[in-house]
Amino acid sequence: MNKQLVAGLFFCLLPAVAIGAQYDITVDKVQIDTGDFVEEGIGYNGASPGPTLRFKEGEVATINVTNNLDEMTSVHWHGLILPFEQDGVPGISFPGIKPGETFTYEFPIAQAGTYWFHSHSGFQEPNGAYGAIVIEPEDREPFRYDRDYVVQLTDKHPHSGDRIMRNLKTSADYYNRHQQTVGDFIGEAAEQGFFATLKDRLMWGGMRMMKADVEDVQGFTGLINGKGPAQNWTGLFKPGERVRLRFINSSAMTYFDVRIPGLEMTVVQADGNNVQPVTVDEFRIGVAETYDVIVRIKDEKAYTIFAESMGRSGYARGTLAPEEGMEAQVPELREAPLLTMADMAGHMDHQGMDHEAMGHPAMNHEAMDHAAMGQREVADEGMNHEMAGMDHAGMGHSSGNALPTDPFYASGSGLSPVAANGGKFLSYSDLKAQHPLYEERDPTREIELRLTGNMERYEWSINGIKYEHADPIVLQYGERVRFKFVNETMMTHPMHLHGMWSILDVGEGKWNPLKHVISVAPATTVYMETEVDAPGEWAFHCHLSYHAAAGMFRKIVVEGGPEQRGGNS
Ligand SMILES: [Cu+2]
Repeated sequence: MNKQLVAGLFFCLLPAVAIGAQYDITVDKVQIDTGDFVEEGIGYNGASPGPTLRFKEGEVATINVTNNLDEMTSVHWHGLILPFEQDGVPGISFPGIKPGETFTYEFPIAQAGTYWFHSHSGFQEPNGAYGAIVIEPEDREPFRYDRDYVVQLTDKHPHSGDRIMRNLKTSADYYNRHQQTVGDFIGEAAEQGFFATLKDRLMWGGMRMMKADVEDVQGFTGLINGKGPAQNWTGLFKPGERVRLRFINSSAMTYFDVRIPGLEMTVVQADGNNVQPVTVDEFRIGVAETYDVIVRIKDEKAYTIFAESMGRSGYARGTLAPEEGMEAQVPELREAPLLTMADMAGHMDHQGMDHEAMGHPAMNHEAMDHAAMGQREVADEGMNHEMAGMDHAGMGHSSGNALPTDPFYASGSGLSPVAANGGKFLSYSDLKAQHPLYEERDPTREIELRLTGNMERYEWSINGIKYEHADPIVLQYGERVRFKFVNETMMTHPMHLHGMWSILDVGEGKWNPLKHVISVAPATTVYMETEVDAPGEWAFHCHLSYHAAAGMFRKIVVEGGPEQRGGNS
């Protein structure tokens, strides 16, 4: 695009310093055509997604961002390690970019890999304000490939972000089409008996949650690089080639399960960092995560890239083909998963502690045990039993075929991923760093962060407190903090720390992978550690757009360090 090498003649004299890359980016209103609908959205340089920005590790990036909107904007460089004033979060890193203004970002490119950028203002990101970043390493890649493509997944919705948020606030299940119906009840009652079914329903109703609460926002069209399933984005290859696919999930709200029927995928990078290669048939990509995979394609035929949403309410589809216009069969969506008691366990465990935070102290007793149940015995044998079983043995009653267990899901979770072909599904526990970036050392302290919410009111919070009422989390430069995420909700939250790496604890010590998003499944506890090596003020939040906006967000202040410019104490 507008990339100009400004190395000039200094490059020959000072090879270590002077190379740089410059981009000019405009923020514009654009028309987004998904093939299902056309909607006005926001894009960069006249398109959504915007351009792919390409850099080389070690150079200095200069990016001029001109705001052509009639509202404030911002650009956040997701996953990039940079000075905090360049991070692009209004109210934390800088004031934002006014209409008509050009803001120049300038920062050294200190890493390689696949990343992305997006607006951090209002709902501009769900409205289309995103693009990809590809950074070539200084040294050679540790794996071979013949060509590479960005595969940017998004979930374009016919409603604007503001409208979606209003609707969710009015009725949290506004966009949930998978709610069970009276028909389902009758069918289930016939199979499982009337009382068992009734008990089940009353319990979920009492919890103000539904088994189908896997996705907050349905009704979107899944896109790959801006193209809907019918428009079929296509990446070309020659038989025998190794193709690197840089998957980026830029969705507002959607987790995708990704597979390419007929091809194995070797995962070589997660969130921009190289991992020890692991070959899988399918992987789940959380909102804001990236995975780079390499596929080796021998046959001269087309293959479908199929990314179905975790809740099976939509999909993105593209094609790898030797020639433009070829297509392969497009799989059907699998049956929608239902949450189980195991996914509710975190919520139940902590209720005693959470009365105020949750906002409805009466919920557990009145609603469940007595009033709603009507019949005492039902409450007694039903609730209490199942709750007890759930907390300890962890739903060990694998009815029928035992599902493969993934330690990053509650045992017995309805969300436990299973590969469509019965093969290998990537787990976080498969991710091991290729080269540890930090020496292993004991954390200086642990910070517990409970992921909390009230699904009925569409309130989302951390430790029961919404962003607007929360104090910042203060870290000291030079410490190594262990974060303990306890998900007390029934939704999966992709937690994103800006400015510093999230070292996901998969039990591999110094080989634990470095990430920028840690997905925490319902009723699970996940640990990550952070070397606090970046002074300044940073954002830390759930990357589901409407959860972050509703309050699942924190400011992090790093005190001390080399470039701390006084004032924050
Ligand atoms: Cu969330």
